[in-house]
Amino acid sequence: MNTPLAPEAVIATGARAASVTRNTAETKITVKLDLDGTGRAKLSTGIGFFDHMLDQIARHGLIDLDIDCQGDLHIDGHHTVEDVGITLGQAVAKAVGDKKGIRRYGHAYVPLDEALSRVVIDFSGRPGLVMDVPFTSGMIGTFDSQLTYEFFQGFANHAFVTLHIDNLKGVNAHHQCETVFKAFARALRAALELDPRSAGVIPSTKGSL
Ligand SMILES: [Mn+2]
Repeated sequence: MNTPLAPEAVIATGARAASVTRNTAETKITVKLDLDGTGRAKLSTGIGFFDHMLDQIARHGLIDLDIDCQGDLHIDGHHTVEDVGITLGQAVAKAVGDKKGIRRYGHAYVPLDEALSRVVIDFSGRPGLVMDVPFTSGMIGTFDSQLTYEFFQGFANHAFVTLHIDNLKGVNAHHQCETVFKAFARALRAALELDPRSAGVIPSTKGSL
């Protein structure tokens, strides 16, 4: 059951919603999300292109997402991007709970003009990232493309998911990165979807994930 959200703010209110605040000497972050949302987002990380990528997760994952990060951008974007990945992972893990009734696996291929990426996710309980994305440019706006790996590493470690990310084609780095985030969003949505045929069941022969 989704509660309508106030237009000026995305507030996590649903059954599969969570809020996590993580403060260190490097970053101060609050993530609020609702996995059963409509894709509304309120994003403020101080890195424009990174906000654009997080918006893809909300929009294509149908997740309501409110992320505020005050990071040490006077150094560079590393701590900001990595720590948002960590905090988002923590919030997803909290919202998904015991994983009863979820589909568990999700995958997606997403193109954008010449670029094509594939993301496969498993809510396995075992953190792991295998990523092959040959970025054609170091910087995308003020976003260092190398930080894409740090974001997904932080996410995988704290959401306890196995994540395989491959960019299969691509010339433009903005397109490469955007297809990765869109495919991640679609894979995430598929894995987190409740399967009416296995309502209340934890999708593992072990009985836990
Ligand atoms: Mn774009």
